[in-house]
Amino acid sequence: MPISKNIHQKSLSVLHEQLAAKGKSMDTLISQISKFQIAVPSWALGAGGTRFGRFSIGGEPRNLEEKLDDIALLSRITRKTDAVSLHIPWDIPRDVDALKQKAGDLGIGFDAMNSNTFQDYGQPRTYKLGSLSNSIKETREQAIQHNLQVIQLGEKLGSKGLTVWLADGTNFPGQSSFRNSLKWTIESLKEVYKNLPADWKLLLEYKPYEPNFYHTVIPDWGTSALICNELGEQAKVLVDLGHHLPNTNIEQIVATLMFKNELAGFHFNDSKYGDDDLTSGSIKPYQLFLIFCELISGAEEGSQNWDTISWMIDASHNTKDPLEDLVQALESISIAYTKALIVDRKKLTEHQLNGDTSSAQEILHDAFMTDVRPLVREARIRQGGEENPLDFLRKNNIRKGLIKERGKGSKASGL
Ligand code: LRH
Ligand code: MN
Repeated sequence: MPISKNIHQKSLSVLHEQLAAKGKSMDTLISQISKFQIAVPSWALGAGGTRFGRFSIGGEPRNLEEKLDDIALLSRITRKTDAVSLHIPWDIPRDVDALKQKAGDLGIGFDAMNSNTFQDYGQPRTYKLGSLSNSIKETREQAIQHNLQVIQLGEKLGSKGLTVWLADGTNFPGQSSFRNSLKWTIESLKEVYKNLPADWKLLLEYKPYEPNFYHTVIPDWGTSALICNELGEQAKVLVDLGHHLPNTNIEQIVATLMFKNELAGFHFNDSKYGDDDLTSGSIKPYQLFLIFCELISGAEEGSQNWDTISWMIDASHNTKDPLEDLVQALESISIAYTKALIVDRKKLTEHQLNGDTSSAQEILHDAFMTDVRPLVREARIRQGGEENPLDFLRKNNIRKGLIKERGKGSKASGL
């Protein structure tokens, strides 16, 4: 909700005193918040859908150039995103150099590239029964070649990462051999890995089910880590928050992956049941906070360098305006990060070592219950962003303008 400059200053000075009492410097926090940038997925700028339907939002970007325009708007008003993550073939540039020029002019970089071997888009061999794990060698070869093409395009655009998510799996017991599928997947990924530029990383995403509902070749972090170890140093595990069975302790997975320097990065979203791709922090904000607590302590303790981790949103908007949803997601991720930054980790460790559970809990609870929104707002204002980006979108009738420019029925490529 929009607040006056006066209330903002008052709440900021109260928070300043609270933080100073804990030995936390507001200026240090503001520079950490400002530096923390999250990539926006190219496939989340239009209305998403489910098998039960899709409700167009109007004014959706009709091509990659318009997607960059939307991300540049998000960047200007939130100061929280400076990169796009492309999905191929949904986002094949008409003119690579022109697109790179436009992105450069807009200050938008290219984060990890996403390959797609979970749909048929006119390629000779179908991926219906799998891609890199398919029992047909020629189909595996086709999927390998697709990933190499995605790498080549990413190199031209300045990306430094390839995200591989495989829908490969089965719907019924007996449909395929678990071991053969895993063996072929590893063999295929080794061919892809051989062609990875030395300064790139391969982000291997896992998911327990959907679109296959009996088994998925890479269902969990353990299988992804096992494969990454087979591939090499540049291959690491991508954690999509929606890709876990109910009640999975994701913050422990993050701690474990950082412990082995195996964490590639994140696809931020939230979920109540399955891979719901809802707005980050909208369902389980405490979990998101705990994940950032593990990330910060893991980096501070030297398990894994903070700068090696990729930060991306992966969401799908069935009922909300995509721009509003992304503004809220960027805000809630920044708030979770900031709450984790103000945790008194020294005291927490003391209580843990003394077996003082209640006091340890109080340390986390105190940070989580601290309203850090003035700090996130101040960081945004100091970077020239809008005081209230959501209010800006409404007050300036941004969606109405986009509908006028692009049409009520314009549909963005993607899910
Ligand atoms: C799979 C996934 C993957 C993307 C797709 C759009 O559920 O999370 O990251 O390729 O969504
Ligand atoms: Mn994802």
